[in-house]
Amino acid sequence: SKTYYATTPIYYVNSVPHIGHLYTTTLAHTACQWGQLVSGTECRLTGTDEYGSKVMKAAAANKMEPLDYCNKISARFKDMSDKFGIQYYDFIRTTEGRHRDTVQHFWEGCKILFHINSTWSSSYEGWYCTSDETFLTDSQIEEVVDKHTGKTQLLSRDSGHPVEWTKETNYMFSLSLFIDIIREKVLSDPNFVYPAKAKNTVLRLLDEHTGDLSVSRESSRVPWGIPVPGDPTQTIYVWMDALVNYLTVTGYPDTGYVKMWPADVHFIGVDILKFHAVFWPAFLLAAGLELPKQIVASCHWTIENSKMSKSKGNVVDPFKMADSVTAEGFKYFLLRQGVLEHDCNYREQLVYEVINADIVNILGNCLNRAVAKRLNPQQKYPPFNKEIFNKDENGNCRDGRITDLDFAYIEQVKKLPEMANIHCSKFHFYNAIFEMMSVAREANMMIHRHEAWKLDSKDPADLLLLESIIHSVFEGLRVTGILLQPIIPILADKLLTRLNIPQSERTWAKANESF
Ligand code: ME8
Repeated sequence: SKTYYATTPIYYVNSVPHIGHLYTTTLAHTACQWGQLVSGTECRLTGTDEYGSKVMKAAAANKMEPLDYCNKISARFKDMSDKFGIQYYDFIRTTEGRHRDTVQHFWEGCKILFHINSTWSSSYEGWYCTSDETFLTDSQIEEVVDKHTGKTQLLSRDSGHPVEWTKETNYMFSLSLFIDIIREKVLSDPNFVYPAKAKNTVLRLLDEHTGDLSVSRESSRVPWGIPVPGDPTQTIYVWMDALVNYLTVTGYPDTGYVKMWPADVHFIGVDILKFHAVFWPAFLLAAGLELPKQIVASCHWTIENSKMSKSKGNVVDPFKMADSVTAEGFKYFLLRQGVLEHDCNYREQLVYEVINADIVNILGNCLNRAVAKRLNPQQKYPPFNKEIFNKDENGNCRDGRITDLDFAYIEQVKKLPEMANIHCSKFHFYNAIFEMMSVAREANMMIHRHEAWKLDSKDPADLLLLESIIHSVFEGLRVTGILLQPIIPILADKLLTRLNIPQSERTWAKANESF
């Protein structure tokens, strides 16, 4: 049977990781963990993208040999995954031999099928943006006057980085042959590019990309790359090289690759949609391979409404934040605040506010009250006394203190797994978390509403109500705890352990059995 295969981008090693990288990796990881809770699936991948002129320049600026520099920065990305409890099936580095072999094989495949050709354009010229590692069309660049020097500069519209006119002999890829096929795929399969905002961006990009694509660079200009097979004067375009990493990990071209390919989902940021939803499908079609099932593109984290990026130097260090609020607390913040469809502005103060409001005030408070000796002197998981909830012909409960709000809460707990699954299947983790926190909030309200601390456990009627309240609160917390396992596993474990829920009962099936 096929393994569920989810990927993250492989990050450039031109600088150390920041929270944008952590966010995408966390999305992919949480999606896999959620899949594992609900249906037992697991697999994900992360790694680093190490070739190309951008990395070469960063190594030179640090006065290091490219590979030494890559070793150093790649290790930081691996550390980030380890620090944040993100397990990876594989951590690929594009400077590995296995990857070079796969890329060269892939290249040969496209060439044999005449999709890569050196004669179509002996000399390719255009605006090249080193930071984006791509040639740009006229509509993708803009003229901007530098505030300080007063000089006019040409910049990439998307990234704001400078472009330079570059002319060289390259191998060309027959991109234009595939544009209509890809457009048809995007239009006919609503899940292929997700969410809808990203899909619309791709449709626009497809309209812009009418020409063919240069897929090699002169080795004299970009020596730091995988050589074109049989032509040492050229290296393979870093984006073709990078995208093929998703195949390298599957063992392609060994036949066993079909156990993983096609990928179930590529998680990316919208900045690299063009490469994943235009170039990558075209490369795969050219090589006669299946397309990934889904591409999920999230918007960006911004700082003062400007995209957080290594080249702008306005990045937030995830390691520092982990030291301040724990790795898990910070991942919680990212999932709680991050939205696929629009950019999220980062403020450090917000991290503390969100963690305090949700984890400390709502969840922690509710648990502490429910397990406190004062409310629950025998420290037991008391029964739910259904009979006091029975209604007479006038709709009144046997215990008149029970209200519609109590029934609404019970329904909310029963529906929580289904609601959370709907949101998580759409990668809207913030909505799933919102549902979980609102159950914990309502559990707190149930204690409050009935002033549970005033109930007298020696009075039989009070005891039945008190037991039912504690049971209901525990059930809300138990179900929430099970569902939080893919999101904040350490805290979820603490919560479930405090409620005495054995490991074997922390399952999806058990989350669906309440009341
Ligand atoms: O593009 N907010 O690598 P990269 C949210 N090597 N996510 C962000 C972000 C931000 N401010 N900044 C970066 C590359 N990201 C290529 C990928 S894949 C075959 C090759 C995340 O280091 C987001 O996922 O520039 C974005 O797409 C990715 O990091 C870009 O990382």
